[in-house]
Amino acid sequence: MAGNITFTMIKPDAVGAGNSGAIIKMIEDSGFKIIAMKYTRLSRKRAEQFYMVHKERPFYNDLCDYMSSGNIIPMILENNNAVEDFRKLIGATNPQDAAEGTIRNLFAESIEANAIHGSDSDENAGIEGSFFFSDMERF
Ligand code: IDP
Ligand code: MG
Repeated sequence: MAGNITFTMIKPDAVGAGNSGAIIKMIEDSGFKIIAMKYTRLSRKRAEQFYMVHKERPFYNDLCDYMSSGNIIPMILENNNAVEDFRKLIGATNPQDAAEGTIRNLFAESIEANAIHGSDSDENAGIEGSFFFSDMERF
């Protein structure tokens, strides 16, 4: 059965552009409940750790620079079928491919600076949530 928890973070481009309020409103209006949230910034080292699964990809270094370049808003969200439905709400990785009305379609600047992260599995939602929230076990 699909879990009811996912992890997201609003990325530096969207926080820097002043779009976090609009994005949080879309998330809440879509039925997701925010059960943990903070406003923080990743060090270069922490960005490298978070994206370790992509370390062999050609964009890894730039991605780590970018993700540590400004403030982010990580959150844990609750909803039925949370992981899959949230990925639908954010849209495709490349904003040029993101469906109309999705968060990336509306707010992403580029394939790298694409406004928001969404976990791709229940397992990764747990791993990524624990990366930012030490009390993840209670969710
Ligand atoms: P996802 O965020 O849609 O799950 P992933 O393939 O897991 O996409 O990639 C993680 C992040 O790495 C993306 O959200 C984006 O910021 C960045 N990224 C992915 N592909 C590229 C690329 O081809 N060029 C530059 N950055 C990329
Ligand atoms: Mg991914």
